[in-house]
Amino acid sequence: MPIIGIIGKPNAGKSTFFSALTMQNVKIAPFPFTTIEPNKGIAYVRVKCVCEEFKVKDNPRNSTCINGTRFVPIEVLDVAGLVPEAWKGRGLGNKFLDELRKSDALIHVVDASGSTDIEGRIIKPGQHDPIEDVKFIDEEITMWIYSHFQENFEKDMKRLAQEDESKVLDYMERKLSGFSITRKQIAKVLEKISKKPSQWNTEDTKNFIRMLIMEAKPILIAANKIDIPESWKNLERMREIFKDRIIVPTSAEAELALRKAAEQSIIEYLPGANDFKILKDIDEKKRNALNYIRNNVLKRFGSTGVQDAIETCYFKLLNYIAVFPVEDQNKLTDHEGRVLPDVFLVPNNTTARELAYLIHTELGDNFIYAIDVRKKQRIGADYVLKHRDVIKIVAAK
Ligand SMILES: Nc1nc2c(ncn2[C@@H]2O[C@H](COP(=O)(O)OP(=O)(O)OP(=O)(O)O)[C@@H](O)[C@H]2O)c(=O)[nH]1
Ligand SMILES: [Mg+2]
Repeated sequence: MPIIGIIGKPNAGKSTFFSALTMQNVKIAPFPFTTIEPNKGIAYVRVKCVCEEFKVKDNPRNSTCINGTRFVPIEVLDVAGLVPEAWKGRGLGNKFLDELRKSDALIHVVDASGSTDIEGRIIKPGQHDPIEDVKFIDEEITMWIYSHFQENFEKDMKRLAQEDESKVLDYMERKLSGFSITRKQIAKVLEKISKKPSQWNTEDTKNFIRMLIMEAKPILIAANKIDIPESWKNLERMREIFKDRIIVPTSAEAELALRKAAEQSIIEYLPGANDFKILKDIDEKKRNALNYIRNNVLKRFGSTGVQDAIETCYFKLLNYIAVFPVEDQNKLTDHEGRVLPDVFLVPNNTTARELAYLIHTELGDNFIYAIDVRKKQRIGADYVLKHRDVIKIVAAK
């Protein structure tokens, strides 16, 4: 299962973001380096359940279903803040970066309000330009991987130039395996570059790493602290400058406040919703705070963006889809009679047989055919699964 890492400079709101997603109590404070040791937790992505379409009452096992929406668990990681030249070890940056090795996608939490300087110290809103933060964090991630990759690279490439191309791929795979970058991802990027690796100069190699990051550790930008009005113009500017990037406006603080209020039954609120309902008599201060969130975040942006960010990361950047495996295609149950028990999150080009392997090795080995339960059609091993497919796998006993 992919891991999503939450990165950014100190004091940008990473832990607030993490806590809102996972409801784990972690240290949050208005000064840099509040987090030192990484926080690991479970967040949930929403998938429109198929229970209503099939008119069944489901009985989920690996997820929960609330009013026809499945909440499917995924893994997230909150790490310490990064400062410029982190990759060289500044502010323990190399240690903090190394904690991101296992992550498959990154959410860069940017303080869009400009109320913290480049190292996370508090200043007046609007005094710092968040564009600089996007640029420097991109550079840190690039240099972190590049600095490992370039060791002996030129020399080794000269040696491998005489050999066949698969040797180059072997070499790169070995060098990058520690960053959870796969051979397939490397090959895909190499295909796009006409110049031979043995002829690359420093800039070519850095460009290769930049392309590889887009492929293997894509970065979503969360324009955070959107509840602060100074963020609004900055968001427009960020969208203007980083046209080809995915930018999601977020208020981690608002999402955390809403989820906490819902937990205490003060309000009715589902993660990612565009509004909430007040359930209890509350004092004026609380009411004002909630109204502020309603008027300046929810009405303006459609949600707090936190849930949207994690889902965009999963379904757009990583291109995952959700499928519902069942054992009985008529009752939509597993062998214990649970209706629509599981949702599997899989890469978008996963085949029926690959799904079988994900469920159980034996099921993959003994695969005969599968059934598209919605269409009541037989499908073969190479059938490419689609989002929200309901699939039964038939295997030899
Ligand atoms: N207004 C506003 N403040 C926020 C938001 N998110 C976080 N904050 C505040 O920003 C400060 C820093 O939040 P943290 O979550 O600790 O930031 P961090 O990025 O984890 O910081 P380090 O662990 O020090 O790197 C806290 O005072 C939060 O309450 C937001 O969306 N809006
Ligand atoms: Mg933190």
